[in-house]
Amino acid sequence: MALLNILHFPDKRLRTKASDVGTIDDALRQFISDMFETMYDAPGIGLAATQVDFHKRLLVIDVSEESNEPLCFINPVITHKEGVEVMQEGCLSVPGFYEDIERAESITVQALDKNGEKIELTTGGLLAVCIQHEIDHLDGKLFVDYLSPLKRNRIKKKIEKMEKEHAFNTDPNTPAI
Ligand code: QAP
Ligand code: CO
Repeated sequence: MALLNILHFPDKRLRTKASDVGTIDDALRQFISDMFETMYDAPGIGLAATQVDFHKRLLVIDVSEESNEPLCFINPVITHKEGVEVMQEGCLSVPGFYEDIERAESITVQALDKNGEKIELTTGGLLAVCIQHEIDHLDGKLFVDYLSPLKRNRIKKKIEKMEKEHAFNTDPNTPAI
């Protein structure tokens, strides 16, 4: 059990392209459990390994009301996209900012689960948007990249200012004051 440190935009490490997960072993399952703990603690509905400075293709999601439907996708690949939908998105790596983003409305995703079993899921709504958002992280992409450079730069400056002032800090290993 451990809370992981979440990187914040504009940290360069968020731009790393993650490589495929090789073997799925107990050490990886422990890490996945730490990712869930970190996501639920935040609280958030999705977290990609990139956001906690681990550059393997792995993400966790729970979009359920009761936060009791954990989903883990390893080496996820979107094999089909359909329709267009605009939804307000946020991100644990861009704290305090929410913007409307256009994405595919429905997707089919193939991946491995935490036991290495193949999974295929066709879904829409918030789950589909969340999967696309999290896979973007694994490719070093953030939702702010879909905004105008002006908007993105305003967000960057505000986050840098807040971090400098210590107004908030999500590093569980660093005291808040
Ligand atoms: C991605 O984001 C997502 O700014 C997951 O202060 C979000 O869990 C996909 C969060 C919305 C689709 C729609 C953000 C928590 C959590 C914040 C999250 C914050 C505290 C974001
Ligand atoms: Co995010």
